[in-house]
Amino acid sequence: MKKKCRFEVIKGDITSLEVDAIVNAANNSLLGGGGVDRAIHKAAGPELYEECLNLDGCATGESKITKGYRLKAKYIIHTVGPVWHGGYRDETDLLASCYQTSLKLAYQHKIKTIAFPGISTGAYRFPKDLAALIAVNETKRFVSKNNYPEKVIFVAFDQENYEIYRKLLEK
Ligand code: AR6
Repeated sequence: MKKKCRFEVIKGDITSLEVDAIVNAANNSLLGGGGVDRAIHKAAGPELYEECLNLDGCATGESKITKGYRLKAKYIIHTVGPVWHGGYRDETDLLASCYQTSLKLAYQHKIKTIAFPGISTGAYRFPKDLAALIAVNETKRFVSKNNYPEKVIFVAFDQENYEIYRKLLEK
């Protein structure tokens, strides 16, 4: 498969996508919150919360997988991004780890298509440019070495993020 068609950026709501897995920007409890986390729990239904109760939370930079329930996506990969504190608390490494651990789960579950929101770029205040650069670099590195996932979709919720990803993927 050509490298070029393994990445895409779209603007919209990640919960509506027909992909094998969507990634959730969760918190350490994995029991829901605001932003994309709230939207995913609402769309997937209460069965998701029930499954998350048994996961015993998740460390920052790590990821855990659940079923997608009422979503079109078969799986949800929950990853916990770092809160931005100015860059002095390993935030860039922790965000890179979110992408690495999510992609590893995708590989283990033979997930063909995966969609990522901009992890940490909302309530956790990570600078959008830097977050997108990490997202694109980590996924490109992983995909170049592995057959799964076959396709990575970056989902921008706003025009600013859309333009940032579009420019990075053009390079
Ligand atoms: N589809 C795609 N992207 C979205 C959607 C959506 N439906 N809704 C928001 N975004 P955030 P974080 C974008 O705050 O910064 C939660 O309360 C949004 O524009 O959801 O990682 C958790 O429980 C932004 O670019 O996640 C945690 O407590 C990106 O998704 C905390 O927020 C992430 O914004 C995690 O903060």
